[in-house]
Amino acid sequence: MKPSILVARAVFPDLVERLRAWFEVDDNPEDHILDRPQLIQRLQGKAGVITTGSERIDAQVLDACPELRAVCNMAVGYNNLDVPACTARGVLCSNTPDVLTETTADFGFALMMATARRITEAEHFLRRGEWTRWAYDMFIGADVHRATLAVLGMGRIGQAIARRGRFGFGMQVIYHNRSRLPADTEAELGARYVDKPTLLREADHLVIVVPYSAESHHLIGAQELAQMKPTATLTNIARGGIVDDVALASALRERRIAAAGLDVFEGEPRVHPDLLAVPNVVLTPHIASATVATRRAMFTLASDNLVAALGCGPDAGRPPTPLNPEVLSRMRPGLT
Ligand code: 8YV
Repeated sequence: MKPSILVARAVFPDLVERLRAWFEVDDNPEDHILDRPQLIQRLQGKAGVITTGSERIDAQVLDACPELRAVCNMAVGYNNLDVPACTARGVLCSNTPDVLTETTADFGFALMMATARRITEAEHFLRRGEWTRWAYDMFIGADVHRATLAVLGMGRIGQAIARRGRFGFGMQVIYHNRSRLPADTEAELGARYVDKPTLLREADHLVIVVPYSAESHHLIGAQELAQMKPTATLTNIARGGIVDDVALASALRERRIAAAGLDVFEGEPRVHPDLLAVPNVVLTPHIASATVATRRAMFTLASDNLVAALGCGPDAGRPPTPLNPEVLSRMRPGLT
């Protein structure tokens, strides 16, 4: 008998179809967002699940779904998964690193440029029919080329953004990270490691790419914003909650920083009304990885992890990107 799995959200139907070679697939083509009781109910009798950021898997869900053995997230960030709780119960978790790095870096750079050059603000003005004449200071913004690019979180995506800044735009790259990069990587990127106050003080364009955790909650709040130049921009493509949205909105309103570009929000898909009320912010609905090729690659990688984790396919027992590989030798027993 094939194991049963759940694909929690609507995704490319042809890729879901491929999973039917290995599994009885319960999918969600209508894309209903499953609340916690619905998720628990749909996971009954399921050996695996493909989640996105909208499904939270924690101790309560795991205990209510004793047959669940593998949770494969279609995202590189995995703050929706309680990995220690999964590990304690012998449940394998995986994410989708690498396949989205360049696409997400493209978007981060585009959002930073749109922010610096006030592109959406200018478009809204034009659409409202307010463009009647030229003015020397109309939507005057800040240069990106040769400016100081400050990267907070120098992982794979941070490094890909740094490369774009350095080699495409001649930017000075500074960064802050929990751990310093090896000297040869710093040299290749032309990136200078600085402490957080220096990063904030020197940034012309601050780009945030740190993972969300209890430690990174409100890493950027009123105090940090106060250290930035009034001409600086802030771009967040990481997770909501890393920036204090209320503090950011008041810094933008009072022009204590010039502008912000946000793809992620505290409590998304709701956006704080204070942010909606300020003009100098570019807002996008968490789409940094949204290209056809990358979203397909993310789902394919999540599927490969699930197939292998549940002992199927040519790589049975060897999922490509596990988060807790120590579980592989002691996974929860399957249905007999
Ligand atoms: C996803 C993301 O689209 O990979 C991540 O961490 O934030 C996005 O690429 C989103 O989380 C849906 O799972």
